[in-house]
Amino acid sequence: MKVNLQEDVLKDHNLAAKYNREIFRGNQTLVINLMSSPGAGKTTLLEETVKALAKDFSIAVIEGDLATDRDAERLRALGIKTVQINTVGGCHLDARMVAKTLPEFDLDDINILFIENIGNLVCPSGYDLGQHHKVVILSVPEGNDKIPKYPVMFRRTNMTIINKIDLLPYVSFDVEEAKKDLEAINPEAQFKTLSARTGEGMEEWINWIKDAYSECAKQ
Ligand SMILES: Nc1nc2c(ncn2[C@@H]2O[C@H](COP(=O)(O)OP(=O)(O)OP(=O)(O)O)[C@@H](O)[C@H]2O)c(=O)[nH]1
Ligand SMILES: [Mg+2]
Repeated sequence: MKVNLQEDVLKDHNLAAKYNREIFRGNQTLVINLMSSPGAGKTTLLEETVKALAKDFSIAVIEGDLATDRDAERLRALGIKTVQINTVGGCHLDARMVAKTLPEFDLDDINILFIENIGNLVCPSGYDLGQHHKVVILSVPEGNDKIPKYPVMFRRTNMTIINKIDLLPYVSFDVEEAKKDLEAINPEAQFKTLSARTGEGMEEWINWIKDAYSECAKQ
């Protein structure tokens, strides 16, 4: 008998994602899965997002990293309940890892849960964590050829954020070309430009999260 291991493993992941989704829905917790290559600015954007939202929303974070709890410490310093997952070499989070952390949160009291995935533009795209939204961050020093070169990530996410736009004068990155590339790969995807450092464009991102939370709370 031939066993299709990949199919079985994925089925298990899909079950775990379904389990997570039901828990998030039951608690009306909006869940956003943040992905990018290493250093594009996931944690910095999270820090600034939390500062903007914490007075109106109860927020929690799951941090994914191969090693250390450095990113978790950055969020904890802002008073945010944060659980660190160390994958010890694994290049993405999966729904089972996320499910294991859920008993550590009082989800009933959490409005928004952010999941910072492992810094990697390839592996995390294939894994459903049970989130409401998958957001990918591309930072301008990486170059705008990354959208056509890593199409799977940009096809499977419903929002692309171009971060570090404060660096546009110093690097060669064409925002309009990036937008066109994204439209060709994923016409439904939203596109936002911002700088987590200067705050430019942050308001639109924050408003988008607020709208997403209202949608989630209605269901
Ligand atoms: N100039 C500029 N630098 C930024 C911006 N956002 C983040 N950075 C810097 O980029 C570097 C990496 O930021 P992080 O937020 O740690 O990136 P990350 O995606 O969380 O990295 P990993 O978790 O290691 O994958 C840090 O030095 C940040 O200060 C930005 O908008 N502009
Ligand atoms: Mg980080």
